[in-house]
Amino acid sequence: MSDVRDFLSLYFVMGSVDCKKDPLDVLDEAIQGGITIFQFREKGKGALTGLEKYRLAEKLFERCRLHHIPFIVNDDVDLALSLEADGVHVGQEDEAAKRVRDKIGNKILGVSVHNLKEAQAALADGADYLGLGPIFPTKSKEDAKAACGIEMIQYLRENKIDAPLVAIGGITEQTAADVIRAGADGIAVISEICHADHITEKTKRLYAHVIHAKHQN
Ligand code: 3NM
Repeated sequence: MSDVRDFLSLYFVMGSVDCKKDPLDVLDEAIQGGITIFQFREKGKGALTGLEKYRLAEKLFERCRLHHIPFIVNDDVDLALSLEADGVHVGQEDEAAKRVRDKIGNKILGVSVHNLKEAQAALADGADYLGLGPIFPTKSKEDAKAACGIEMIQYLRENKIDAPLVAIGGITEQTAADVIRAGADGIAVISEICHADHITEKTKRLYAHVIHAKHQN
């Protein structure tokens, strides 16, 4: 697989709870718009569990595979392994990154971080990329920490964190370019895509903002 950094430009994160319509349609439209990687994050009030969660993951994975979009599973190593997904993403409160690395071999490992110390630890534990957030306030994560602002992206870059890094939390079409200019390799979004009236068009615009800003860096 090529450098993870190449896939991070437009990272779509979603579970059934985030969708106002069939998650398969949401994903299809986002794929048409140009997402570059997908994370199945079935979390929050009303989230599917057990077989229902597995079945949805299987269908979403199939869609991603058809379009060569890497499929990452949030915080469920067993699900990722049984589907043979491309990777796993864990937060600070989830299973320890080092243990996950041991279980998943050379699959992609992403770790959510909120500051320099967590970023250094995640990389020492074997993370392939960092998810830094929340950059702005978000309504999509119940236990989200305080927003760190784009300054935290710059701070990590100034402190030798050169690893692939995707920014998350409250990122919109209006702020996408600023986030990239601050040093992120990509943006990760839930609501900006899930809640858009026209998902494909919204996704295309987000992608264009990211790519344009990347070329300026
Ligand atoms: N993780 P939206 S913020 C899943 O800070 C997630 O680690 C975060 O959703 C973190 O794009 C977040 O709707 C929610 O703000 C992102």
